[in-house]
Amino acid sequence: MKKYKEYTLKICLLGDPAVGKTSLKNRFLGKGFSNTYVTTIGVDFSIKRYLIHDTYYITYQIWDIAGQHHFESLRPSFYAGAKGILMIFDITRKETYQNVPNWLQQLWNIEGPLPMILIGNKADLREQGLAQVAPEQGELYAEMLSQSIGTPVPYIETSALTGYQVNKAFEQLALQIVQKFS
Ligand code: G3D
Ligand code: MG
Repeated sequence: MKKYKEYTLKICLLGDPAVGKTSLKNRFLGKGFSNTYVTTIGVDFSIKRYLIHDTYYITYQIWDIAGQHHFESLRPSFYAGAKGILMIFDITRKETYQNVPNWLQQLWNIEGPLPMILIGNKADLREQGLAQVAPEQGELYAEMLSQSIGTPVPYIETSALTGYQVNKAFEQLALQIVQKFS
């Protein structure tokens, strides 16, 4: 019987309201996922098991801020024990890109730098001329982040609507984390 390398990883979805955190999570989970709403801290918690490269069996614990809950006092419990983050902005709203440093500063104050992926979501809207952030801007910022935290930060554009690169983003994050462990 094949022996997989098993990891259980708590990951957090960060980013401004309406960037697509919940949509990306739901797209990745597909059908038949378990979903627990942790009312006390206003987060949504889901689990998915996922095999990468026929080698790593990842149990993702995906933490998402529920609704428009953005109380700073809840953040430490949201971040506690996280192994990595998906830092998401919406390519059609520049302010969500400009706000990324605020999210990261807050996380780093509590947990320190964690492996991360920078995500420009709603890539499907680029074709319609609605993008306000160019791919190069995402890449440049990811490169700056890699230098400040000392580990690679991939920039990935996704669409929760079409599914474009959604699995890839979750996979890449797990691989970043696993590489840090080994
Ligand atoms: P949040 O969890 O970050 O707050 P949501 O964001 O997942 O609730 O998404 C906010 C809105 O953006 C939703 O629209 C959702 O359908 C839309 N959205 C999310 N991802 C994408 C995407 O990749 N492409 C497009 N075109 N839309 C997306 P509504 O209208 O339901 O508020
Ligand atoms: Mg949401």
